[in-house]
Amino acid sequence: MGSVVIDAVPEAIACHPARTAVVMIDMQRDFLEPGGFGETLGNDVSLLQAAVPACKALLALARASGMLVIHTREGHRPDLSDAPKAKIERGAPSMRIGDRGPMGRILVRGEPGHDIVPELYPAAGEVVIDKPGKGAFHATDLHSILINQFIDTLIVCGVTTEVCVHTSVREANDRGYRCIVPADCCASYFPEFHQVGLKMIAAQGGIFGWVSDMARIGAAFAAVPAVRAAA
Ligand code: C5J
Repeated sequence: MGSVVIDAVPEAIACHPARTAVVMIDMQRDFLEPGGFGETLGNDVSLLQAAVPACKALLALARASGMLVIHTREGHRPDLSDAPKAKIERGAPSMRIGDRGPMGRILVRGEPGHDIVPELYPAAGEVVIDKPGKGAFHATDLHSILINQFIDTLIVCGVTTEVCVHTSVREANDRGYRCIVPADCCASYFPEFHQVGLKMIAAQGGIFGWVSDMARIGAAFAAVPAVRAAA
């Protein structure tokens, strides 16, 4: 299978599907559905639904073309031993991390709210990274997994654009990965932060990475015969 050239900002980027991973950040019920962590912070969680259809299309493309798919989940051990006090105490949420809500304990591993939304549920064998922080590399084995699979390019998407997606892109960039961020596969509780977050990634010649969208990624893969045949 040959290279795929994806139209993006600040410029087109060529990547090889065998060395490219989709990293889907925190598409969890706790962020996307009422009664979870996002809503306890006072956010309108319905805004995040905007990213679901494009994420679904990206997952289908990745699975059909054999790209490595990685899902992340933000959350903590049931005893909260990995949750910094400063994180638990932050702000004035209606419920704190570890409190019991309608989807179980807020942001705690194994609870219904911590799980990934059904539309984007991991397929058998896909990697799921449980991360205690905002960045996907902090206190996880993500870097080892990517190195062992010879991955050099990441398509990073999910929620929220300016928090966990941005932090993960910055971490990945510093570790030498080329990051492509499809704008419509990301969402934020703050549409203006979404826009500015994307601009920050592509500014200064792509200081953190490249910004594209699902239509342009789909078109790039459709132009490669071997990928088209597998789809
Ligand atoms: C937040 C995330 N926003 N996944 N987490 O706290 O972006």
